[in-house]
Amino acid sequence: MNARITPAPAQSDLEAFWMPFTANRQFKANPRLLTRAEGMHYWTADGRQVIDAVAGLWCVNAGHGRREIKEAVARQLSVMEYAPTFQMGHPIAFELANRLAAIAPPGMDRVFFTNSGSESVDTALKISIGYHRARGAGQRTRFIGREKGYHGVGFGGMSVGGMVNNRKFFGSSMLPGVDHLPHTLDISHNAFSRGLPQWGMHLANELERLVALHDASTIAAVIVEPISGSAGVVLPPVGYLKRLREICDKHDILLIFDEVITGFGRVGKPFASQAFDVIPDLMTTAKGLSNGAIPMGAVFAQRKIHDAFMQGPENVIELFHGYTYSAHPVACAAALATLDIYATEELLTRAAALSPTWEDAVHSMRGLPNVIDVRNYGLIAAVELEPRAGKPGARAFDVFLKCFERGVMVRQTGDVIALSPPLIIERSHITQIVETLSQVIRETA
Ligand code: PXG
Repeated sequence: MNARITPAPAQSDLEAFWMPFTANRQFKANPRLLTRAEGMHYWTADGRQVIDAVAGLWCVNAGHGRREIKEAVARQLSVMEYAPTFQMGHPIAFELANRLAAIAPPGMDRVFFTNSGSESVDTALKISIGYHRARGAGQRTRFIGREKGYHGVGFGGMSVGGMVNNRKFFGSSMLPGVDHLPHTLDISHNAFSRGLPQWGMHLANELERLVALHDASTIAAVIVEPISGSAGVVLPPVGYLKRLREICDKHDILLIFDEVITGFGRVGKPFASQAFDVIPDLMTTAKGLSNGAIPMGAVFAQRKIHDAFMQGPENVIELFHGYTYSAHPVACAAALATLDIYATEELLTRAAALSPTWEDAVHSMRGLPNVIDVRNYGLIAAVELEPRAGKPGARAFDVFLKCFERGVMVRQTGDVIALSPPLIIERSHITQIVETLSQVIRETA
């Protein structure tokens, strides 16, 4: 097996790849290279085994190296590597859409395919505008996002997002007509909540204030992550999402849930909207859809949204939008195999069963030096550290590095360590992850 692994590049060969969301010079001076993956683990270029506590980047929900996915991809490549889906089709695209509709929240049985979370977000924003236009409300073009929101890196997603570093360089090029709700992270009220925090539902009422300011007739959609991941795991206070839904309904504003991270079992149901019993109008997904094996995203739409476009002459394209690789056959094959694994191994609900164990394990880190919050839901957790004076993020970065050296890959964002392991995780893995992280936090001044 090792014979097929590409050898690690020499230091001088690292320059050409301009790495995404990476401190390139720092990384290249001291690279961390992964060369093999199986189950819960990666192996590094120097042959060390590292447990994956973040499912790659929140995407490898069924664990690494799944034989069924490899075989499905190989089979599809040998039968037909590519086929267009503009004015053409191929069977497994339809099969996949049907399979997804069957696990989707009620009514969300129309599926538009993309290649990433960012594309899913831009697609959902465009569908929102198109929907209102098709109903004679073309003036509804405004979007409401949320502070700390992450919706990918397209100009649309960046504009509705609320991550300062992702926005500030591109400030003058943001979409016009976007406003933001306040975020819901407040550890002065909610530190060490187990599951959803009790305090903060009233923050949803800020939407009424924005509606009063801009007038509902100008607003197309509100977009939020049910649980934000990238900003360091921000949970919705109890009742918050329901309140957003009520206000959107009252004003005929669409509600978009960005489920790129929360989708496909991360929170103990196929989608967070089912876990929280709040059904959006549009739902953006990617990542776990194809277990990260082949890039793919999907936007789920309520049938009424889709049907609003289906009017006028039948020879006219209803939505002028799509990607060369929308419903790429190889990605469809990977996604179908992934859905089979999810079904056979009951992975889309496994997080619910494991979550009490997970919750107890991660909350055992309360009381460790510099730990100012632990938050969790489903198979997600975050440990927030007190920042070092004048050096935001430095302490958590040191923790990330030391964990990696000791065989545990976590994700660092600001002063937060985020955990989102593959859904196949066993109790012994949870113990290993939490013991290593605890030890490293104890040792990191
Ligand atoms: N929406 C959400 C909610 C996401 O989390 C995207 C959109 C964009 O997806 P693509 O496939 O275009 O990257 C994401 C991506 C992290 C991390 O460290 C999170 C993401 C990507 C990379 C890192 O938390 N989420």
